[in-house]
Amino acid sequence: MAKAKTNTSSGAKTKDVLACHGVTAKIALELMQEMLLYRRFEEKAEENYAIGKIGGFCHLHIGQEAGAAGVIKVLQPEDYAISAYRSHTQAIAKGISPKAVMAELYGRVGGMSGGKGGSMHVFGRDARFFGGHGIVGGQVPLATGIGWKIKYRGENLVCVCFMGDATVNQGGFHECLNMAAVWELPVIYVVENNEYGMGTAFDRVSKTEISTRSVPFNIPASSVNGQNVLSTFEHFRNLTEEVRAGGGPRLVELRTYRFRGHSMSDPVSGTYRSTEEVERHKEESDPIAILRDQLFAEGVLDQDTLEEMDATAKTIAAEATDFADESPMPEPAALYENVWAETNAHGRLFFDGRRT
Ligand SMILES: Cc1ncc(C[n+]2csc(CCOP(=O)(O)OP(=O)(O)O)c2C)c(N)n1
Ligand SMILES: [Mg+2]
Repeated sequence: MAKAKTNTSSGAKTKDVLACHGVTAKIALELMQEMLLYRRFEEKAEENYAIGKIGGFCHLHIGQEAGAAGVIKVLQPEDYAISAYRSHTQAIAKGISPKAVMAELYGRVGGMSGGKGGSMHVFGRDARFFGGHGIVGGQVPLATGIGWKIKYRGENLVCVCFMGDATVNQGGFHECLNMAAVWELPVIYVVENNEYGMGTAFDRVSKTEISTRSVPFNIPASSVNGQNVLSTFEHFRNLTEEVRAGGGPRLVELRTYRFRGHSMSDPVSGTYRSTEEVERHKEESDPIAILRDQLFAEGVLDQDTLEEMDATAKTIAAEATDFADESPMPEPAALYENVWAETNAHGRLFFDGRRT
């Protein structure tokens, strides 16, 4: 996070930014605490990956924290959220404990999927966070099904479906938007547009803006600055009310940027974007620094309090790491739990339904 500056990088040079967004100081400070936690949690995950405690894929949300904080904060506990693989922070925002998320990244028993899901498959039924999905766009039909269930049962709930920008070129995305429109489902499809799908810039794979993608289905679309958590919170609070009131589905482009490589095994900038580009975004559009400047200008936060909040975030991230360190590895027998399998007379397992 960049050091505080006298003027702001957020455009929030005047006071009354909270009033403009209709956000109380209490909510704004909670958003700050939550984003600090997500940043410190992801940095711990990064560190734990680097020293070999976490294996496999690991996609960090550093730089994109306002999307997790600002969107999920407007939801009720019974509402649903579902996402792709860059979802550690969203899972925590929806109510899964940082300890259970970190232990899942480690592949340990204390993880919320018993260590069998890993980084890409964070899932919490009680928290109503339905993944964590590794297949690009895989969560979109599931979200649509959740929306159908809400409508069928007449529940007063919404489902938020996060996805990356690369998802909007998947066929399933378009099929689902059509179904959601026809059935007027309470689903908010949120495209986290961080400008790249792995190493491919969005403008190389699309001639149109993301917000135009729902036009054929007559679904209202909007676009919001996903680095400004107050704008994001305000936008989704209003939108969620409309959808909960029976307004039907919505598409939202959340404009954002990732500050790390696509996954832990990728370089931060690589050949598809320059170091200068990444540094400029870190300097100008860090969601934590933007909120810090806004709250300093409002006089509801000072440097000492910010540091205390940051210390709290670091402690929670460290405790999550301690918990994961101490959590045992799953027993080999756990491989055969919660999977469909048949054992034939010779004791062999077949996963394809064959009996001999
Ligand atoms: C159906 C499918 N095709 C390809 C991949 C390989 N893949 C993994 S991540 C990714 C890019 C996704 O980018 P985006 O949706 O923008 O999400 P981001 O990583 O930027 O958050 C691709 C192509 C995949 N996982 N699933
Ligand atoms: Mg992307």
